[in-house]
Amino acid sequence: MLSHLKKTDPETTSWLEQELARQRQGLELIPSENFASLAVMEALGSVLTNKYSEGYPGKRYYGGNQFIDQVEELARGRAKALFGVEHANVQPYSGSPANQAAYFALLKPGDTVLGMGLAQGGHLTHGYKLNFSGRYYQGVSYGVDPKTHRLDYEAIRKIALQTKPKLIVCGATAYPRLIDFAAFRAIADEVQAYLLADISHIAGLVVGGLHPSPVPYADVIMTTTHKTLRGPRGAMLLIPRVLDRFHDLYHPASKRNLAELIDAAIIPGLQGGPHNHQTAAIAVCLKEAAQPDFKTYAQQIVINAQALAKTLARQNFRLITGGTDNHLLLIDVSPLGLTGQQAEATLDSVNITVNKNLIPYDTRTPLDPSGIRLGTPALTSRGFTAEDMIQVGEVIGQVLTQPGDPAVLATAKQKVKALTAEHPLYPELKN
Ligand code: DSN
Repeated sequence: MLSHLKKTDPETTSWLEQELARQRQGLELIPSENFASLAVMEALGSVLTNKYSEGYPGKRYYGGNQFIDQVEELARGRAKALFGVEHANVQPYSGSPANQAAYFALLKPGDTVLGMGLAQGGHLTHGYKLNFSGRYYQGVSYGVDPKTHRLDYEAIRKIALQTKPKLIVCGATAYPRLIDFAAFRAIADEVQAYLLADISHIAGLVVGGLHPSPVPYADVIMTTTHKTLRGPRGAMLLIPRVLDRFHDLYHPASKRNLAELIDAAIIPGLQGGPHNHQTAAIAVCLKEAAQPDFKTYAQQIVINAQALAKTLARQNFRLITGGTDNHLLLIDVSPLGLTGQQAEATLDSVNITVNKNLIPYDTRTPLDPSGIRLGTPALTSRGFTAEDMIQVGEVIGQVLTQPGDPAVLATAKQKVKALTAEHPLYPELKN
């Protein structure tokens, strides 16, 4: 697969080969990561990277776009059909620029945005003070209940009534439970705010019917395409209904509907030429996600996450909210006498990849927090079953309860080797 690259640039090739070996030999448990199919990667590594296409199908600023138009139409049509929305923009380079475009379309600088706090499971772009969303807009945050660590919709409603946001962002990066989009809609309606649902983490579960869809409730939906959706890195902005319920209130002088506002925010607002190779890979990923076996995949992600959660709970691990409804687990490792950083590094030493993560009401810092975050989308793509996840949970338990014992670490490494050998990654690739 890398024969030309090898000739041109052995140095880069060597790092690529080592990364492939790392992915094959390790247990990938970062919940936002996945393994795209070879078909997706072929589209991504294609001649479409050579083409400039500012604009949209049929309305480009460059010639020679007759085939690119077809690719983008394919991706847009598949996105609309898969999610059941009236409009899709598949051009955002990734999730952060996509959220930026949603803000740019709906808000004026200085408007108030209410989103989930970063330290409580939200994202940088949900109003964090150092991010554009908290610097150019007035970022206000909600969190989870101090005792249950679940979203408390009455508490969120009170913050909304006090702060009168023009946009409410729902969605999370480290929340192991279902999100009640209807409850967010009711709050947004009460304060006349737009509702942006960031479903980047759970898009594949929404497609598979494992998580309620935000389509009946949100004004704009943003999702990345590389997490549970298992596509290339990228993002989409989906508009369930192009006729904007707050249009007369917030855009009285504009004749543009929501779809036009979003499209204009992407270009000319924020981006230049779309990454056509990425668009093609998104089209492929959307076709894969529309197949019946994707639903089975999504179901298995949740079954595996719950099997892992039960195995860890049995070993007295402190799971935030006590378990999971989705693809991820958040674990407080402080009762084990470890920091998140130490837990991440110890697991890394036996080829298990997780990420350190703040837990709600953490007293430590983001670079050395009290927790770790684990998820099952990537291992499920390799064919891991619930029985495998029980073994994974037992290895994690042994490593994190005896991190200083070289014999335990050596045994764990052997176990990881055996588990990964049972479920080869990209067996079609030689190296
Ligand atoms: N970096 C992503 C995650 O890991 O959840 C969010 O953008």
